[in-house]
Amino acid sequence: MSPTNAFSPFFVALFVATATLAQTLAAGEPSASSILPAQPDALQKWQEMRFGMFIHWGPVSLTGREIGWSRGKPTPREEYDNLYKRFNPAQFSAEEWVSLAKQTGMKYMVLTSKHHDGFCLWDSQYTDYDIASTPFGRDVIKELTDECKRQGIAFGPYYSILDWYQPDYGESRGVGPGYELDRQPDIRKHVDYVKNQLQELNQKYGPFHVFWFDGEWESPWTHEMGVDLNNFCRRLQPDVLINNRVDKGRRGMHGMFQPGEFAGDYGTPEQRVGTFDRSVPWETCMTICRQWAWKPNDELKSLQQCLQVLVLTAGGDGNLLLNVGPMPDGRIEPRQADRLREMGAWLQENGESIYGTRGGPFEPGKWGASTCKGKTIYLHVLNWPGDRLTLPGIPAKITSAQLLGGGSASVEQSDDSIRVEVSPENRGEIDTVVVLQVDRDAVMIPPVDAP
Ligand code: FHN
Repeated sequence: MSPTNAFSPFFVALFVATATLAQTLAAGEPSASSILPAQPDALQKWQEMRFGMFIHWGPVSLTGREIGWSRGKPTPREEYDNLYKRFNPAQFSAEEWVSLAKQTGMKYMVLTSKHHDGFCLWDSQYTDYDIASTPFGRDVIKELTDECKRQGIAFGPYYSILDWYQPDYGESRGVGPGYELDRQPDIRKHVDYVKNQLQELNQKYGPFHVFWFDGEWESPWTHEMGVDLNNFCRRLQPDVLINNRVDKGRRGMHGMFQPGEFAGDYGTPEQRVGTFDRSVPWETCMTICRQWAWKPNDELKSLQQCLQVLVLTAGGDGNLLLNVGPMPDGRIEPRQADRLREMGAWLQENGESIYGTRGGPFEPGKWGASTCKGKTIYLHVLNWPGDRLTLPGIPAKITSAQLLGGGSASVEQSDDSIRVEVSPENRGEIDTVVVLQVDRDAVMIPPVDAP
């Protein structure tokens, strides 16, 4: 057959390939310029808050097992998906939760409005798998957002893009009960479901300080959908922040990404303190115990561990979103609440060295971390390497040194080193905060490695 024959296999294949390429280019990967950015002052305000409460809660707390992930194994799907019929957290008090966040020194709150299991903690018109269908019946999101507004705590819903209950998401872990699918799952319908619920949340309970997305990593979700959802949320509320899990740029638990290439306003390192980074805003999310949702007798972090995470996060120029898992009766476990109040007592004394600061100029190391604000540097000495701490030199003159709250600290400065001494009896049990006044805006001092 002559290759010139227009219907020859060669030409047919060529035509199909060309048409496919043209279609791909037309549908195309979103360009960086198509991502609607955050408002700079909203980002700065969030960074200055530094510390928030993360809450993972739902009917799964009746089992004491992990939210979402325990559905199917070890909790049979049928059992998991019917827990809501027994969910009656009669001791839930938005006033108690928000007051605890304030006592802890937390400035914002993020609650799992809908986790991977698909259960909605608000009365949604788009599903009956929600709080309105439980014996409890009360709208948790409404009560919590009203209380947050009353007490001046910023609120943002955590919302899982993946949804192992909704039929049109259809990922490998299976769909919810009662959906006799006579068709293939349709991700476009799921995207509509997601957008409808986000619009519903925003209109009923907003404005929010953030849309905290999660569950972006499975295959049905694409970069194109991520950029589209980012822009959808930005149009819903122009000053809202959106984390990087709206799109596909997060590198697993490492949590950081390439802004501009992928949508999202900040990185989300998980269960680890993020690496020092002043160029890309970031927030470490971490559990106060080991499990995100409530687990009886779970291992609770010590006050030292909690404060070290807070200080090293702020010293890295990041925010900390510290998670509690409330119990099935609606209370936050007393021992978790006590730990949070202990953090609050420390912040009462030392909060100026955390709130409204930037990380550095000494980058975090085994010794501790530093934060800065105006012409002040706060050294957070977590581990004294002996009688004195020696740090690298900085291109600024130290004009005075003392302990935060008073008390003496001696500092000797040369071009290449700074030696800090505080008598053992004046050192903090967990953190010794030394306040250095310098002769210039401390954030302009180039960050220096201080292992
Ligand atoms: O799978 C979830 C997990 O259950 C939890 O919600 C964390 C919190 O950031 N996010 C996902 C894991 O990265």
